[in-house]
Amino acid sequence: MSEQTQVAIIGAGPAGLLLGHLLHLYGIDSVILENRSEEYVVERVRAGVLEQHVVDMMVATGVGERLQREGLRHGGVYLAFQGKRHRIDFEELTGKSIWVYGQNEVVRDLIDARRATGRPLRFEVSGVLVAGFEGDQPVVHYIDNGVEHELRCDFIAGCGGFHGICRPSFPAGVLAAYERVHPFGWLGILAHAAPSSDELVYSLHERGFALFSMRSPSVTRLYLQCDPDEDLSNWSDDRIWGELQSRLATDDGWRPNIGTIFQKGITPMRSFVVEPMQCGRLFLAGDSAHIVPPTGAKGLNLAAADVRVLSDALWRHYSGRGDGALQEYSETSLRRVWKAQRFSWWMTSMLHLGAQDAPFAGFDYRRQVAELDYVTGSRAGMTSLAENYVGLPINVPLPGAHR
Ligand code: RFL
Ligand code: PHB
Repeated sequence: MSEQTQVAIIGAGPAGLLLGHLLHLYGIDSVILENRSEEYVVERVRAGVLEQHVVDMMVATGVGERLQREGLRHGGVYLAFQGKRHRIDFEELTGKSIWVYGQNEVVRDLIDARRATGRPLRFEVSGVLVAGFEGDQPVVHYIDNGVEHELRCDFIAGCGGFHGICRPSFPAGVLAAYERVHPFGWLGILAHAAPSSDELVYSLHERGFALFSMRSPSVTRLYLQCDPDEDLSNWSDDRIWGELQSRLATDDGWRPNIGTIFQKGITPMRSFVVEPMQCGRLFLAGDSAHIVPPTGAKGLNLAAADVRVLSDALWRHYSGRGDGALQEYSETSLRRVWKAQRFSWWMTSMLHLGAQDAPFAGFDYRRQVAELDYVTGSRAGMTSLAENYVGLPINVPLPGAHR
């Protein structure tokens, strides 16, 4: 079957769905293709922290109603080390805050918004192939319900995540990849337990990193540093709670509340960027072009920033304002991406025990404690962390704000 659209979007994660939403508001037609089921996409447990500009964008574009009602606004975070918690006051230092609202909730809200537009969003498609993007006639081939489709389009947006097909479809020699694989992973859990702190706690401990986060007033989200190839079956609930309590408890008696664990997973940690993020009429956005370790809570926020830049550039193209912004898409996005890489790498290296630091609490641990001591004791140090964590400024207009 042959069909046509303006922008073919591969992937219905946060990047693809948000791009489809912004394009709709600009009056630009798109088809979103996703190879997994809707349930899988909505239920996948991932990020939890939204930068202020992402929240503002969701509210300003009409998909922030539930986020404003159910999201948890946080004015700061704690850094814990040597038994003490130190608060970094984002609101006082930057005038901005962050919001805790699960990625799966963002995805659910964007799917609902897409449905309301009546524009195509196809789950469980297979055999997705992209071609023709180096010339004027890009095309996407895919199979839906056993029927082969040929989708002709003006542009292709590769929003298929790290394992998507668009990055590998670039011709040989175009892309340069920059990568760092970290020698640890995160074991993450969700538990039915009321959060015992109003704000996140990032902790460096002699036994390794741990993070206290949350999803709602009755659900705690917790992570602990582990080996990247750790076997989850070695981690009974008791062992997980024991380790979390030792790594997070502080001298003032604070510790996470214990509850029933209802989700567990292990995530390897990777820093990865490809340059450029475009080839002809194919544009990469989100995890398909870059991965950050989750310590800085940047992945989802970067995906949102990419598609904001891309949607504005596409609007400029279709409204006769030229292709300058499209040609500069990669350069514009990469400037922000590398700053987020730097910040995520810095947070990660400050808070995790390195494999080379055995026996634990050697040279690097002492250096890291000194760094945390400096950062939490200096207004300049705290401000630098705060302005990166809440999100660096983004000067790209949203639909409706153009003259
Ligand atoms: P996604 O979410 O991976 O979505 C890509 C979608 O494309 C589909 N797909 C295809 N569809 C059609 N055809 C194909 N051939 C396809 N191949 C793949 C996939 O099924 C999928 O639905 O990428 P996107 O949209 O770029 O979004 C990126 C974010 O998901 C990611 O950066 C964040 O989750 C990272 N992250 C965090 N980011 C934050 O901003 N704040 C956080 O607090 C945060 N915490 C985290 C995180 C990621 C984590 N994990 C599990 C990696 C915590 C964790 C534990
Ligand atoms: C989360 O709540 O899932 C979360 C919070 C902060 C991070 C990473 C993940 O840095």
